[in-house]
Amino acid sequence: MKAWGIFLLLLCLQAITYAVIGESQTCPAENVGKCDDSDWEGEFFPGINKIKYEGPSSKNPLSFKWYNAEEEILGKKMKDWFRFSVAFWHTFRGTGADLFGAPTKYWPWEDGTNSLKMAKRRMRANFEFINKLGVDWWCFHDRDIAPDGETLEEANANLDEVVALAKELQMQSKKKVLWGTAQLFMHPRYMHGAATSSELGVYAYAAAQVKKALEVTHYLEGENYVFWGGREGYQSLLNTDMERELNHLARFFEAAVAYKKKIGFNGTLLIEPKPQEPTKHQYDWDAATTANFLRKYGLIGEFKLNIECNHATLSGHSCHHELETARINGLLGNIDANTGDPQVGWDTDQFLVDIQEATMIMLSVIKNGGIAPGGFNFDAKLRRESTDVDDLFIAHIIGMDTMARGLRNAATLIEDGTLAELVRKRYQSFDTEIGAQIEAGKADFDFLEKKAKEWGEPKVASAKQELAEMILQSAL
Ligand code: XLS
Ligand code: NI
Ligand code: NI
Repeated sequence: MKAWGIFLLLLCLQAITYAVIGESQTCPAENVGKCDDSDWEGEFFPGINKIKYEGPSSKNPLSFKWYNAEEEILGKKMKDWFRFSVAFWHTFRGTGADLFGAPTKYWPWEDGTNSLKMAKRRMRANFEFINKLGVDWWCFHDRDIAPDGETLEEANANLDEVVALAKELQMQSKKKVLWGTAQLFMHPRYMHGAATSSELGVYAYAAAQVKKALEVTHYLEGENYVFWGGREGYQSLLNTDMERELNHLARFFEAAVAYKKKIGFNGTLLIEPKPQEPTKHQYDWDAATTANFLRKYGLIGEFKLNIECNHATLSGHSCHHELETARINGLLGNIDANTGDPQVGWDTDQFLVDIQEATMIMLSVIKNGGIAPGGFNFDAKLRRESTDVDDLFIAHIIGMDTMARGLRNAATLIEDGTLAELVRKRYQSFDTEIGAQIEAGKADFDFLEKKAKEWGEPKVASAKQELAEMILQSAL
């Protein structure tokens, strides 16, 4: 009887302990690395060695053909032009699921849960991946790297635990965060948006989430922090007070700037324009719209832009156009390096493999003198049908090689000078005394009318577009 009594008592105690701690037994933050996150023995990517540069003639899929990290191009090492980064959400949380189908990817290290234990294991896989790929940076959303909680306190505690491990892994590997961000679009509370929600409680919750995400990005030595307006937009203007929502968004950004300064975070704040998806109209439509928003609200000096190529094409622009718009406004901060499919009208987030597009991108980046402290973040995912672990490496390798070819081609074009000369010649009529007067704002309409009469019908030269295209092609 006595033995049974003790047994029942133990059973009760155990039940209480489980109820209090929750079912996923995890390692307390102070013990990270010493207890239950050591369950995955050995490597995550066995048989894959550090990816090396082998040159264009190599047939080894697990080698770089064009990206040679230490090689100098136009006075800067390739790795410093790019500052490549792996996007945790695609590479480690992408499952291949789509609107019509279940997940297709079952990475061997996944146990099918969203537990803290799994989050830590995944983080270790992330660091092995970036080490082997030879990339120095990674990007994350708060909710990609750690499970959400029943309460904000619980979510923050989960995040702290995973971030402590990430910090330790960063110190061992000398890797850093390119940018962090808060996921303000997945949870149902954000269905009307976050900073532009019609609900005050949601605005406050989003602020609390961004506050924490800024803190952990700072702790992980992040060089930037991104605001992508997940559901900041509208589905119908009939039920929307657009003016009020935009004012709220500006207030939210002001508060983020103030908090960044308060905690001594010196990273760049970036806004990532996108025209649609998930809302039918996103407020940060494109680079020009976002620049205008920043100017209107006096925030222009506090933010730069994160240009995503697939978002550029969704808004009816080329990636090159968006980069140039950002650059000439002094706002080019970072690139989310991906691409869409010309036959598909949504954000397919593919790895960019078009050498011509990469060349145009690099022309902008070189003109900008590089994009540090920003970089090239592979906001790109494997196709649903690519299901082998080595596909993760192959996708990043071709993404990096394509950008490297773009850099090499752009350098060839710049060193050759013919294209720049073609452009210079087009505007040479302005390289005159009167041209200079116009450009200095010293030519009024009376003066110009006098000149027009004096000169008669102007001669208009060819734009030489096909010649420009021929020059570009000669460098590819
Ligand atoms: C979605 C965005 C997103 C941001 C980060 O379309 O590209 O992935 O980069 O929230
Ligand atoms: Ni993006
Ligand atoms: Ni995107």
